[in-house]
Amino acid sequence: MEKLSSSPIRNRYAAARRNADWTIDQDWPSYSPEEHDRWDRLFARQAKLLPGRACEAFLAAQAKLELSRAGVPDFADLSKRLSALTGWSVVAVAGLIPDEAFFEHLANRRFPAGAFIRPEAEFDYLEEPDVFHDVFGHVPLLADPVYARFLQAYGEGGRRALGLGQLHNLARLYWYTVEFGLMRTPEGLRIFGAGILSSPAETVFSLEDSSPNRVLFDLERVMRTKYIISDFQQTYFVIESFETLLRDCDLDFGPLYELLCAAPDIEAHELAPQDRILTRGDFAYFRAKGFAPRAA
Ligand code: HBI
Ligand code: FE
Repeated sequence: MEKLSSSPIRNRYAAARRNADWTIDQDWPSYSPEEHDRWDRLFARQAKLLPGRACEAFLAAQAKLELSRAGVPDFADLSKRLSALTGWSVVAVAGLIPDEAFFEHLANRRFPAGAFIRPEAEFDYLEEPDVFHDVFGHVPLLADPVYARFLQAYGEGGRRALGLGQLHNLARLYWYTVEFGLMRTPEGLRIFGAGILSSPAETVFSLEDSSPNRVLFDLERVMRTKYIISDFQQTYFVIESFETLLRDCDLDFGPLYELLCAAPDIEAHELAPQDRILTRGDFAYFRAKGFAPRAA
C-alpha cells in the first residue's frame, strides 16, 4: 500500500487547497447530478449482493448511519451520526495521503475518506480509494464500538511502526483485515474487509470461489504474508469476531517486530505449517491468468 501513497492525485480535487493535516473541503454542493447518480448505482449494486455476505455489524451500521442511495453522503452530516455512536468522524482528503498523516487521523478517530468519486470508465475497479470505497466500504464498521477501537489502535500502532521502520509488516495486518478480512459466523463466512465490500466481483469470489486459500487469522502469520494490490487475494484470513481480533492485537508489537525481522516472508498463495486451514485453494482463477505457483 505504501507504493500507492506517492501516486499523483488525478481527480477534480487534485488542486484543492489542503490543510496541514492533508484534509480538504469536501465541497458537497459541488457534486454533479451524474456523480450522485453514480454513487446511487454503485450503492444499489452492492446493496443487492451484500445481505447474507456482509457481516451483520456492517449491515446494521449502514442502517444506523442512514447510508443509502440518496447520493454521495455529506461528510459533515454523516459525521454527526457516526460521532454520536463511537466518536469517529469522516474527514475529506483528495486521495492517498502520507502514512504519517494517515495514522495520525486514525489514532484520533478521524477517517480520511477520498472526496472524489471514480470516473464512469473505472466504475468496476480503481486503484486509489474513492468516496465509494472509503465511505461505503470502510465507514459503516466505525459505528461498531469494538471495530472502532481496533482501527484507532491500528493508527496508534502505525505511528510507532513508522518510527521503527516496520510499516511494511503492519500494512499487511491492515490489508488482510480492514481491507480484505473475512469473519467466521454460525451462519457461515461473512465479509468485513472494505476492499471486498466495495467490489461486487470480489464479494462473490472471496466467499464462494474455490481458488483462494482461507486460513484462520494469526497475527504473526498475517504480518509475514505478502499481498497483491491489483487482483483478488490468493489467501483470505478469517477472524472469529472483532473482539478476538482486538484481543489478538492487544500486545506490545516490539518483540513481534524483532521476531518478524528474522522470519522469512510468506508468499500470498503459500500455506504455512502452523496454518489452521478452512479451505485450501485450487488457484483455478489465478492459473487461468498464467499464475503457476512453484511446487511448495
Ligand atoms: N491514505 N487516504 C488514504 N487512505 C488510505 O487507505 C491510506 C492512505 N495513506 C497510506 C495508507 N493508506 C497505507 O500506506 C497504510 O495503510 C499503511
Ligand atoms: Fe481502503
